[in-house]
Amino acid sequence: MNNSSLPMIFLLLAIAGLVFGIGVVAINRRKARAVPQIQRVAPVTPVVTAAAAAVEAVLAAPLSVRDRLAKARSSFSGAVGSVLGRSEINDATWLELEEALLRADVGVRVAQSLLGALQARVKAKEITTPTQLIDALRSNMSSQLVGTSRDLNFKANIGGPNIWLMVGVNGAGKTTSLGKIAAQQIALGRTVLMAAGDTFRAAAGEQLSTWAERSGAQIVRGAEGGDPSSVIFDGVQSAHSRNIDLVLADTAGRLQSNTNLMEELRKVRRVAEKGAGKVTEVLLVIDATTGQNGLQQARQFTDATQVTGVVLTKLDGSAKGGIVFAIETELGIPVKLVGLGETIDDLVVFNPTEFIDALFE
Ligand SMILES: Nc1nc2c(ncn2[C@@H]2O[C@H](COP(=O)(O)OP(=O)(O)O)[C@@H](O)[C@H]2O)c(=O)[nH]1
Ligand SMILES: [Mg+2]
Repeated sequence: MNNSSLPMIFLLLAIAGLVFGIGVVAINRRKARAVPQIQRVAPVTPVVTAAAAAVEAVLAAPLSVRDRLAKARSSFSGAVGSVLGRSEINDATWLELEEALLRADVGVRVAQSLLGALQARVKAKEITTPTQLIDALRSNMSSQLVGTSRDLNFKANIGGPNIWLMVGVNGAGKTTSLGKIAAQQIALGRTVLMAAGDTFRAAAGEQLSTWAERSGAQIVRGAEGGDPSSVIFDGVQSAHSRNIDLVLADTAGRLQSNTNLMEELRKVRRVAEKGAGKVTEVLLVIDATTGQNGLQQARQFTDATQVTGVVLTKLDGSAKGGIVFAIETELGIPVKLVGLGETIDDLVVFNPTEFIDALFE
């Protein structure tokens, strides 16, 4: 070691000392910062209480749409899983997809048009893997449903109440859906009067009264066996004189093969508009578990009453929600609301994206 290297050693020692000093300060700072964090955690929630609260929260949370569509989902997503499980697209792939679509009740025509389009793209080598195939099916199904307006028609300043007619076969869910719609419209700030146009069964008026009480709507009832048209007419007059915004008119539904029912509904519609109100919505209520029969019903009711929207009920218990595609593509009527259970909150605006996601996942 010579004299000239001494200053260099001092310099290195000084730098090392400086680095060490900075390190110590930084560590101390970090410790100092950590302390308040630890203090903030207290008081500690007992583990048992926290777990019980979590269970309670899960029980209290309403079932998601996805959960309620469990039946439709398990049926469809099983086939999707099986198609994805293969390394290639082959005859079994097409069979399985066709079966799944028909089981979901999209109808033969819709199934053929969906699969025909995909087969052409596979042939053209645009689609080569099962994953691409399923993605394409999903997006084609989506594009058939998205973009349709599902708003309920309400017109302001028409010189009288808006009238919404509920039509459909017996047991489809007309009265229940009417009650749920009343609650929703009242929550939107509208005043609602129910007209008990199902005069065939005494119990029908009772059932509607219960829904009126539950939702806070007014109600007009007629005598049992009375003329449904005049009950609805009276309801409209009464709503008009009380400045009520919306009349929800219930009707009776016998078998669709009963031609008298269609004639009667034609009359109901005509008479309902004889006073100050306007029919701005005719909602055909279809039970999702009845499948393709629903399509036949829709045709007849549309002929008689100019249906403006479909309420698809009992989708919670059905594996056949695919009827949505047949109704919208073949008849051009939008599915506006879907029923997912029996209570007042179980009627929701139909959301195609959510529906298709539930089918595929
Ligand atoms: N699970 C389920 N049941 C429903 C739904 N909508 C209606 N219901 C039930 O279907 C039955 C018939 O309904 P109702 O409104 O009386 O049918 P209506 O004859 O068309 O008026 C009742 O027991 C309802 O509670 C729904 O979306 N899901
Ligand atoms: Mg009823």
